[in-house]
Amino acid sequence: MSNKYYVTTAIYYTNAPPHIGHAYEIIAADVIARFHRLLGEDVFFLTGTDEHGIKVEKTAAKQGKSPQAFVDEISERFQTTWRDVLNVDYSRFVRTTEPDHYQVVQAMWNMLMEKGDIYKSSYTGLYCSGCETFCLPKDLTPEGLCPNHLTAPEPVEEENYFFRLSAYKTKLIDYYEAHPDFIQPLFRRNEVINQLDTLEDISVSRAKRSVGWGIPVPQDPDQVVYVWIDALSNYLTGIGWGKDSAVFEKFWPCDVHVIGKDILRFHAIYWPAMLMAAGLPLPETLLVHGFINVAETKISKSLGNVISPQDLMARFELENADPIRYYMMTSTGFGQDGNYTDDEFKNKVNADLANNLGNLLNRTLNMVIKYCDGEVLAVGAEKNNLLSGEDLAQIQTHYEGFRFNEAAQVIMEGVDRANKYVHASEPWTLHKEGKTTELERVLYNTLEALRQLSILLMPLVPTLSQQIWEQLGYTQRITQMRWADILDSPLPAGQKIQLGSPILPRLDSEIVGAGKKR
Ligand code: ME8
Ligand code: MG
Repeated sequence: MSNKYYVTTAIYYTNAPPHIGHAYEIIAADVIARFHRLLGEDVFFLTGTDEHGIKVEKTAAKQGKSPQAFVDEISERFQTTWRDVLNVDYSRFVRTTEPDHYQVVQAMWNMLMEKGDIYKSSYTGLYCSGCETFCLPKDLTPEGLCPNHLTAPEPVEEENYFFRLSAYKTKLIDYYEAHPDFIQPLFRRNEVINQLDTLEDISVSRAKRSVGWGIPVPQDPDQVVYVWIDALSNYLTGIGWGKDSAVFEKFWPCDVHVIGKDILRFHAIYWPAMLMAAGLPLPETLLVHGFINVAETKISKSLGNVISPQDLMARFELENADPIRYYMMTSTGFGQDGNYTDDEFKNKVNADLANNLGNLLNRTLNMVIKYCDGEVLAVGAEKNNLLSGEDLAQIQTHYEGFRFNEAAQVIMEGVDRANKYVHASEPWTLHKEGKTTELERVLYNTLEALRQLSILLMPLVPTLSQQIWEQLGYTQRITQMRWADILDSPLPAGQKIQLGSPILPRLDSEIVGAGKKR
């Protein structure tokens, strides 16, 4: 088995700052990356921003800014939101305005050209600048609007370069058949196969006079490269294609591209065809997620229901983003559309993190202080059965299969069991009756369960896990732990626990800044 893992997110358009829908995707990728690091794999996690195209050009102009100044600001917002707010630990943030990326896109263009897969022709069609794609009349609403953006696409008539996509139809079908796990979840695969029925060549450049903000076509400065050819190539730029062959050879092909359902066509059809034309191996998996809605309504600027991760941090006075991470990854099955409401968020976080896990931690640590002078006692060697090997195997399979809600479910059942065990063993009675050995065993087993749980939860809630870890008395970082440590590295006897302030306070029923009190 190879010891590397390459995971990417889509790169985000820089026409507006990030909202919780974008956050959902990058949190999922971060959970995947952290889980594979826990397995001891060498992980490369790429994200970035998609900065060219007509929409950015228009929005920048409206704000009286140059496109570059405009995208610099928004790209920075994405980077700080991911890193500083959501604790996303990416390896590289790629920007499509970087010189490295220009070279990659132009090299890709030249390869497609040499292959004979690019030709010039004139085109008349309808273009949706929201999707950055040409639309067919059959895909529009009865009113003639783009179904994603509910705006009228613009008629375009131009001399453009075309990519011979239609030539790849059979090869694509063969590839899907030979790789049943390529598109996940499975039901998305049929959607793609249906779209292949009407596979036509695609326009892969735009006239510079209609779209100025883009990467010039090599040898034809009057044309810029179509944004999707530009954007998809980021997955090669990020790991040094044509620049750092050691890194590229190590990490390509990609293990998983995490993407939303709206951009599946580009990743399942255009991207594999481009890679085939360039003679590069194809990615292992496209992991397709659903959309996060707000109170059952599509997130949209015009509806005014956009919520940013920062809004949630402020609204619930959160100290770190783990409640957001936990809620987003566990409230919906991966692949389904998710729904955000303040109440569901609060209830889920309070039930699982504050009540279930938080209680276990606080009551156990308090008893260790009260009854054992804050020390982990030496009854260690015995393995407790609060989390069995079978539980661990199940949790691992769920994480590996991107079923984060099910992984969390099995973990929370472990928390439940530990709480019931404490309750049934009555350490307070054991203390009163002077049954010291038994008392120490119960507390040891519970602390040991907390140690295991903190590692198991780490991909989902890295800050809380680290805090539990410190309260258990560890001084090294929990990120140094590996999967095998869950069973093989029990709490050392004599370790002093470090009770701090409660790390999982209940979210208030009164929501700050929501404008109304409940
Ligand atoms: O499509 N819920 O960029 P983008 C869940 N630049 N995911 C959502 C979402 C929501 N409400 N809204 C958006 C682009 N997303 C291109 C990608 S990749 C080579 C180029 C997801 O900013 C969306 O599905 O419109 C996509 O995966 C990602 O956010 C970026 O969307
Ligand atoms: Mg979009």
